[in-house]
Amino acid sequence: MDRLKEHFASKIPSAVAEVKQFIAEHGHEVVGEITIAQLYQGMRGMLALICETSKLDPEEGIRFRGYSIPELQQKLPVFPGGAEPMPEGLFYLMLMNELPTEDDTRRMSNQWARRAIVPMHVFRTIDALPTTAHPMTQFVVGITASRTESEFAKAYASGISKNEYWSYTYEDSMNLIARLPRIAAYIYRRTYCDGLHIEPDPKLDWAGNFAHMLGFDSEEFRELMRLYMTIHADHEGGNVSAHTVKLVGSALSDSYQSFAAGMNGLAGPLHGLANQEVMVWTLSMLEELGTQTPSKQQISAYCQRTLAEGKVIPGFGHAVLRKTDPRYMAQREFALKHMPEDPLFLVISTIYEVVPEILLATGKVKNPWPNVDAHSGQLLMYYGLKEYDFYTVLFGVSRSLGVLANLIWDRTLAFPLERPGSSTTALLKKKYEKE
Ligand code: CMX
Repeated sequence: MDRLKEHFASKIPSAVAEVKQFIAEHGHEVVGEITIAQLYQGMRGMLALICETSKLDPEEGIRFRGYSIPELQQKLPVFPGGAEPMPEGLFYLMLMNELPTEDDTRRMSNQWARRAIVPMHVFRTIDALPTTAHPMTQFVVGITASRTESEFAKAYASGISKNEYWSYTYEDSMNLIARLPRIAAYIYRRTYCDGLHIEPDPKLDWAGNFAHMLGFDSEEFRELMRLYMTIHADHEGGNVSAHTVKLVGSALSDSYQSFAAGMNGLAGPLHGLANQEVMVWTLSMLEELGTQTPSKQQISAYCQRTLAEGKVIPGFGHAVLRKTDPRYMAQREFALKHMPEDPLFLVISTIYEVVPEILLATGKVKNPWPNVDAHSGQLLMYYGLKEYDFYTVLFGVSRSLGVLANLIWDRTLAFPLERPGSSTTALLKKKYEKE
C-alpha cells in the first residue's frame, strides 16, 4: 500500500467508531422539520445528507474542512514560484481532514502522475462521436469508457467483504482523478485544435499539466488552473453534481459510473453549464449593443429584456448562498492582479454593479448576487481559451476532487443505499386538507 493510502487507512478505525457512537447516542434526535412546500420546491433548506469534505454557509460561502477560500490561499502549498493553492493539497485536506505539508502535496502529485495513463480505447470511444458533440457529452462518454478499468467492479464481481469497499473505491477514485485532465484535454484538442494532441509533461503538477495539455503554457495560465481547480472542487453535498455522485454511489455503482452520472447533472444550465451560459449571454449582449464598453444603462436595459423574455440572468443567484460567492471574489482578485484593464473584465465588473439591484427589484429572487460562474469565463477568455462550450468540462475536472473524496468516505463509513420516501399530491391532500 502506498504511503498516502496507508495514512488514509490509519484514520478509518477512529472515524468509523466516532460515527457509530454518535448515532448510538444521538441517532434519535430531531434535526429539523419538513414542510409540504419543501417537497415541491427542490427540498431547499432540508438537512438530509452527510458530506464530510465541505460545508456551505449562506452568508459566508464555502469552507473546505473548516477553511475558507482566503484561508486556503494562505495555508495550502503552492507550486514552486507560484502563489495559488495546489488542488492536490485541497484533495489531501478533504480526504485526510488535515492540512497537507509540501511533501504530502508533492506525494499526491506524484501519485496522480503515476496513475494518469488513459487506455487507448477511451480515446477511440470519444473519437466515435462527431466533434460537434457537446464537450460535456464527450466527457461523460470518456468517463464511462474508462470504467473498464474499475478495480471496485472487478473486486466486487470476485466477491469481496464490505470492509474492503473503501480500498477499491480509493483506487478507482485516485485513478479517475489522475486521468481526467488527459481525457478533458483530449476532448479540447480534438474539438478545437484539429486533433493535434499534446503529451503530458511529467515535471508539472496536476493542474499545470492540464493547462499544458490543453495548449496553454504560460505560468500565469497554470496559476489560473490551480486556482480554478481548487475553488470549483466542492460545494457541500446537496448540489446536483455532488448529490448525484453520492446517490448513484450508494447503489455500489463504482467511481466511474457515479462520477459520470454527476457530470450529466453538472451539464445542466442551472448548474455547471451556467459558466458557458454567462459567456453566451454576455457576448450576445455586446454584439447586440455594438460596443465592447456598454454603459450601466445599456446593461440594465438588456437585463430587463432577458427577464421579460422569461429567462434567467446566468451567473447570478444561488439555491443556498445569500451573498456574493467567495469563489467569484477569488476570481475577481485574480483578474485585478493580472488583467485589471481587460475590457471584458470591466464589462463583468459593470454587470456586477448593475444586476443585483435589478434582480432584487423582481421581488422574488432570493439571492441577487453573482455565483462562481459569473466570472470564470472572462479569465479563460483573457488567456485565449475562448471556446466556452468547453468551460463546464473544466468545472467537471475540478468537481471530481470533492465528490470522489466524499465517495471514498461514504464507502469507508458504510453508508447504505439511499432511498428516501415519496408521496403523491392526492395522498398529501387527503391527509392535510382534512386537518
Ligand atoms: N435570473 C432571473 N431569475 C432568477 C435568477 C436569475 N439569475 N435567479 C433566480 N431567479 C428566479 C427563479 O427562476 C425563480 O423564479 P420563479 O419563481 O418564476 O420560478 C425565483 O427567482 C426564485 O428563485 P430562487 O429561490 O431565488 O432561486 P432557486 O434556488 O430556485 O434557484 C438558481 C437557484 C441558481 C437555479 C437560480 O438562481 C438561477 O437560475 N440562476 C441562474 C443560473 C445560474 O447561474 N446557475 C449556476 C449556479 C451555481 C452553480 O451551480 O454552478
